[in-house]
Amino acid sequence: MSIRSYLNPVHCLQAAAVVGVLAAMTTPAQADNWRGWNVHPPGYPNSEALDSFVKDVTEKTDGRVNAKIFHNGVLGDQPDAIEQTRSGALNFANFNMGPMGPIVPETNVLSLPFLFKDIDAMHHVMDGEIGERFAEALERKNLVALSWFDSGSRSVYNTKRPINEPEDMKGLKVRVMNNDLYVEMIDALGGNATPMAYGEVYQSLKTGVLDGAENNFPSFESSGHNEVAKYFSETEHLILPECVCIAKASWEKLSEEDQGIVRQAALDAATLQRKLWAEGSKKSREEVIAAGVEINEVDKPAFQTRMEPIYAAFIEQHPDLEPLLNDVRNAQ
Ligand code: GTR
Repeated sequence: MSIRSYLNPVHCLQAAAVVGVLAAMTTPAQADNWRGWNVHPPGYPNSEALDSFVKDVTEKTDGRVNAKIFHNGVLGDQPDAIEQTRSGALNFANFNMGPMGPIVPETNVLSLPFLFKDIDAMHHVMDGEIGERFAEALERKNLVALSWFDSGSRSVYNTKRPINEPEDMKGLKVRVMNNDLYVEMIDALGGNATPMAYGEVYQSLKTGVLDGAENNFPSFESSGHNEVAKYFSETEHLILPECVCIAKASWEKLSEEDQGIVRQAALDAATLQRKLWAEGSKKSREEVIAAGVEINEVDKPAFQTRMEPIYAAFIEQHPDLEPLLNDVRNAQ
């Protein structure tokens, strides 16, 4: 073709058509655009693992699933995001099992204080047959749990004073996640529990609406709570798993091949998250201490004894969940 023919409008249209066909061959006709929810800021262990999940899913499905993750809770707080993922308005998320209790009662078992003896025991239980049973319970509520992230152990911190004994909690206004079990837990210690969205805690600690909260080291640091609450008491009362959960409607739209790819990406993300978590929580602990936080050792057996009645009350309210609770305990 001569140079003149490139300037011929007919040839230009033909060339444009060829470009269009090529583009259609490389971009899947019906890419599923997935939006994912995450409460944590970029750089947090979970966020990095979710970035890697999104990249894997998009690349390995050749763009048939085009996934995007929204960090920092910009798509809402966790209870809202759970509802949106159940309805399919959001396609995937990283959820803590704590605020899942009001929707999926079986997961309340995981919120019983001092349930897991350590983090390895939690991994062992959640990665095995019992973890499958929790996943089935979530699926009955339209959430497909593909893998389990770590969130370390949660401890109490406050702005007022060192806490070593349960008595030291008396009268403290302590924020808890959205779950009645946590209200019972703090009340059993003599504190005043206040359920509140995660994003509101910093301001409430600063203004004195709250005296304290409870969380793991990475969240204590990344949320800035450590700037205001200077006493961190290592109660380690909760070891909660978190899921990579897909909206059931989005999951069912996938071909079997793409389900395999997404599942593997979630498992790989969990492996990465657990590694980053182990490093990150050690680092956060050191950093908050360097920034002036006082770590208080606690009389753990005394805290356990105070919280023990929560088990009896739980079994009385949910006798159907006793076998699951016993299985979790015996598997450790
Ligand atoms: C974090 C957890 C979040 C959220 C938060 C909270 O440790 O990773 O999913 O549950 O705690 O206290 O609300």
